[in-house]
Amino acid sequence: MKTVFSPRHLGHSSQLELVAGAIVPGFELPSRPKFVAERIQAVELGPILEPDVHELSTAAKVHRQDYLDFLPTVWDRWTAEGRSGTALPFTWPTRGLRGDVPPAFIDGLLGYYSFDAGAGFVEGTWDAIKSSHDVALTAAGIVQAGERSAFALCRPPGHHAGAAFAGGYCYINNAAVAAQWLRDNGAKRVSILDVDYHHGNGTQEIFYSRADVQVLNLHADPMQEYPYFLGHADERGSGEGEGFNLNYPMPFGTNWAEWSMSLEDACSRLKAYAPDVVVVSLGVDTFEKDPISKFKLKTEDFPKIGARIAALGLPTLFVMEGGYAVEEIGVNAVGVLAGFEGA
Ligand code: 6XA
Ligand code: ZN
Repeated sequence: MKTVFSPRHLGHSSQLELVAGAIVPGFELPSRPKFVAERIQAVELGPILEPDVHELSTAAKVHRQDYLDFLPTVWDRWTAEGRSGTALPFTWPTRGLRGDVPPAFIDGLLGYYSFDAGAGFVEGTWDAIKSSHDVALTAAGIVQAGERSAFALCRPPGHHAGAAFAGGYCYINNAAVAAQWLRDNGAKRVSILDVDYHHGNGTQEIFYSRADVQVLNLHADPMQEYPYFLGHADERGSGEGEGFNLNYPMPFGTNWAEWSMSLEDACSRLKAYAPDVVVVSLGVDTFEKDPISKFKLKTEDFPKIGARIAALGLPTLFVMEGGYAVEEIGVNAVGVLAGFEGA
């Protein structure tokens, strides 16, 4: 399996986040993909390629143009106010406030274009976002060209990013852009299978009223876990998209025996949809030792995820999302890919 990866993510570093009452270094560290890349080399999964540069025209089909125009300007707007550190929002247009008028000042704009304070900007953030987008599209091209699978080692991740908002370490929704590109390049139907611990609220929002992209999400119950305000089982799509969004919320402490039952159901629903290609939002923060998560998957379980996806017998694009126990992220993410290859 070929991996696509860009060193340009490295400029997105030292970004701060608000955790349990303290401003701390973010969990979404630049070392994360390094551990994955090292493991890919150690098990000889396949070559690691640099991405081609892609235009944002496909991204503009799943994101709003004004949001895409805003992202590259954040750091310059922030520093123009004499600021450094991490550009973060702190005011949001919630119920009773106007969410239809983008303010002019940077603090207002950051709130307007986000749903939390979990996607900060430093000087290198836009370049990292763009490289991650390029990684996803380059890997999608490998699958579209006929290979059975490819791995987009994206950083930053994407599944929390919606049509016009960042959040949860995510800015451009890499999996959604890849799915759209696959639709535009021959695939009639695409399934996105999100196995990250957190609900992929951005992916759900983007495709919620569409029947050409099925979205299946396995995740911690939003009654207990971030992102809290989406991901319930009764969210099944709207209009033409009715029935094409499927959520599998699970409680804290979920282990392989329980989690794999959701995977089994999702795979049978996916099979029935008969997509031309599958995009897997691959988060490995379901791991028992993940520092921000509360599921109980073990290292030996990850290859079984890959094997089950391989049994679908469909071209498959893996897109990296979350996973934070930095050493084990390599073993577990590559475990899924090796499990896919082995099956
Ligand atoms: C709240 C936790 C962000 C979760 C990021 C993630 N700051 N998403 O792993 O999949
Ligand atoms: Zn996650």
